[in-house]
This record gives sequence, structure tokens and C-alpha cells, in this order.
Amino acid sequence: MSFFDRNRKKLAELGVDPARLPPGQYHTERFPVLHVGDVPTWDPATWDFRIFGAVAAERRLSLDELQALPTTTITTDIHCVTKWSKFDTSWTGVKFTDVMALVDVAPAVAFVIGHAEYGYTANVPLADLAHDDVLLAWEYGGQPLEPQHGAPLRLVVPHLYFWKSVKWIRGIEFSTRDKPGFWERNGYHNYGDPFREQRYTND
Ligand SMILES: Nc1nc2c(c(=O)[nH]1)N[C@H]1C(S)=C(S)[C@@H](COP(=O)(O)O)O[C@H]1N2
Ligand SMILES: [Mo]
Repeated sequence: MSFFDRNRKKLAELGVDPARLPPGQYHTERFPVLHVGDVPTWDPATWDFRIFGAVAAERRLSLDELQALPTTTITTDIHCVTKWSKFDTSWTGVKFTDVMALVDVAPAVAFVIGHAEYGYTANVPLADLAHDDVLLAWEYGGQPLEPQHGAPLRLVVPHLYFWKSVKWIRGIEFSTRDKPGFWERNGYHNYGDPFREQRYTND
């Protein structure tokens, strides 16, 4: 039996529904760290979060201003395209929809591009970010987000492969046209649904 088959079988033995594990994934209790480039440093005095693109007026918020918005905690499974999945992770932050409500978004907007330090980007259809469990998060497991996991702020989009969950996010761009992000331009699927195993461009 392969590693993957054994891993899936073990889930059932642990009393976890194996249907929670997308095809081709294995379950881990570790929390791997995955990114391109270095972990950025940040200065609370100058750090800001920019809401821009097809909006009536751009906004810039400090971390304090973001954290003063209504706070939500979610518990969710996450799935990395490198094949690990982690169950019941908990994240605290503000709902994407609560941040979106701060600006007037043009009716024709259909895409959002998350922009991070060092130019990392990821594109997600606006409809996917309107889910109630999509957060801009600053806590993981009830503790401040660790630098390697995206401090001070990261996007969490649980239902897509985790590369869409932009760490060190500094802004969101509303767009009427799609703009493939860093991995989407480098061979990964444009949408990235783990349950349809949309790993690479033509999957
Ligand atoms: N800014 C930025 N965000 C990023 C990445 C990155 O390289 N840069 N990697 C993505 C990928 S591929 C994954 S799997 C997750 C990993 O998050 P973790 O290190 O907290 O597990 O972050 C995503 N967000
Ligand atoms: Mo990933």
C-alpha cells in the first residue's frame, strides 16, 4: 500500500471522515512553511494596507484600523498544492466582505488580486472571496501569526489551494479583468480547486 493510501486509511482509524481529504493529498499534523524568497520584516509605523483598482476611492488602512473592524474566527481545513492538507486550523481576522464594504466597488469587478511584499500576487474570482470563511487574518490558533506564516496579515481562502492564501499581504486590487498571479503565471492552475485537483494549468 502506498504512503498516500496508508495515510488516508489512518484518517478513518482516527475517526476523521476521509472525504475531507482531497484527491492526491495526504494529511499532516505539522504546519509546513512554504514560500518563495525571504520572510519580510515590517514596521508597524509605516505598514499599511491598500484597497485599490476599480473602486470609487482608494483606501489605505493601518493594522490598528483593520483590527478595529469586526473580528471573526474560523476553523477550517487547508490544502497545499505540494500535497499536504491540515485539518481544523483556526484563524482570526476580519472577513474579506467586511473589508470590501469599506469601498465602493465598481459593478463590473469580477476578480481580486492579492498583493504581497516583494511583488507576490494571487488572483481569485470576487465570488470566491465573498464566502463567509474568507479572512484577512492576523492570528493562527489563537496566537499572533508567526512571521514565516505571513505576519502581520495574510489572506485565508480555505476552499482553494493554499497558494491563493497570500502571506504578508499589503493590498487588494479590484479588477474587471483577470490578472494571473505569481504561481498562476508559473504553471499552476488559474483557479485551484483542491477537490477537482486543479494543480497545474491544464488540469
Ligand atoms: N506572499 C506569499 N504568500 C504565499 C506564498 C508565497 O510564496 N509568498 N506561498 C503560498 C503557498 S504556495 C502556500 S502553500 C502557503 C503556505 O503557507 P504557510 O507557509 O503558512 O504554510 O502560502 C502561500 N502564500
Ligand atoms: Mo503551496
